[in-house]
Amino acid sequence: MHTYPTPSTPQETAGWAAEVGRRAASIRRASLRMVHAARLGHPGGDLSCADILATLYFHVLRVDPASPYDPSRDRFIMSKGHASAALFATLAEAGFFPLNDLDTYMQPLSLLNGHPDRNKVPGVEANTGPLGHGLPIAVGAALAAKMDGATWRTFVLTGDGELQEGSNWEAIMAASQFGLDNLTAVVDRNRLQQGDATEHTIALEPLADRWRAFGWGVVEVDGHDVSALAAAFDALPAVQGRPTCVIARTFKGRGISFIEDRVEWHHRVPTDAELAAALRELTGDGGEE
Ligand SMILES: Cc1ncc(C[n+]2csc(CCOP(=O)(O)OP(=O)(O)O)c2C)c(N)n1
Ligand SMILES: [Mg+2]
Repeated sequence: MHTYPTPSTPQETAGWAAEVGRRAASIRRASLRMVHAARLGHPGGDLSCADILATLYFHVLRVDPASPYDPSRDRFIMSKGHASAALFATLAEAGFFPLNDLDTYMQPLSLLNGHPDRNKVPGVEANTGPLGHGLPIAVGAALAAKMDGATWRTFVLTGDGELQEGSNWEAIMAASQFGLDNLTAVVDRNRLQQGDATEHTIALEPLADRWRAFGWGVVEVDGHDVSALAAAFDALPAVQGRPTCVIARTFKGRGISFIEDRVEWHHRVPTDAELAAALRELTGDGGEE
């Protein structure tokens, strides 16, 4: 069994935030390239969660790419599976498989499909894509760890529109019933879903109060500030004995001026010129290649 080092806090490690920022920029660049090459994907949701994924994989999670199925690893479940490009880019960046494999995204016979498949891709913990399933799976994983007396932790990233799926609220109730203080749900609160704002579709606010009413500890952070994210993760659980919800305030399409906060980029594919312009914007964002 692998022994994982205790992650250092940002305060302890000089240059930590800049390093994670560089990783996030790489994830953004790779995601855009993948969607452009595949002519399919969800760039808005990829860019929205890049800082969250970079913070998790390069600061928080006790995982070892050389030993992806170690029973003592932390589990991360990407419930918003449509942002598979960002997840695959993160896993490749972390060393779970070669960066060159990203070029095969959504090609025939590729292991990197439109939605993540745990049977094909090392580091993927659950098959997701149909929204509303990652959190229920995460509750089961966290409960299993408790029953085994194991110390590994479970993290799950959901979209905000995704929270309109009722299955989440059953899982949220179950997690507090079972006292799953080893479970952290991160909500990518970018306020947009597929075709409109969440609040114009099925409103989620007051979102933090709703999680609290269901028995969770809640922290709200700037989801593009890796130091703020890390501080929230370093202080888990937010409330002793309870599961934690981190509401990460984000912008869909973050980092690219003509994509950011625009609902049409949920599913749009950049043209050649748009890709070139986007990559230019990311250069100098700590993201030089
Ligand atoms: C059960 C289900 N219904 C519909 C879809 C199609 N779909 C894919 S992404 C998406 C919107 C998700 O919005 P949100 O959760 O806010 O994600 P983000 O903004 O982070 O992309 C929809 C409706 C799906 N994947 N699963
Ligand atoms: Mg959203």
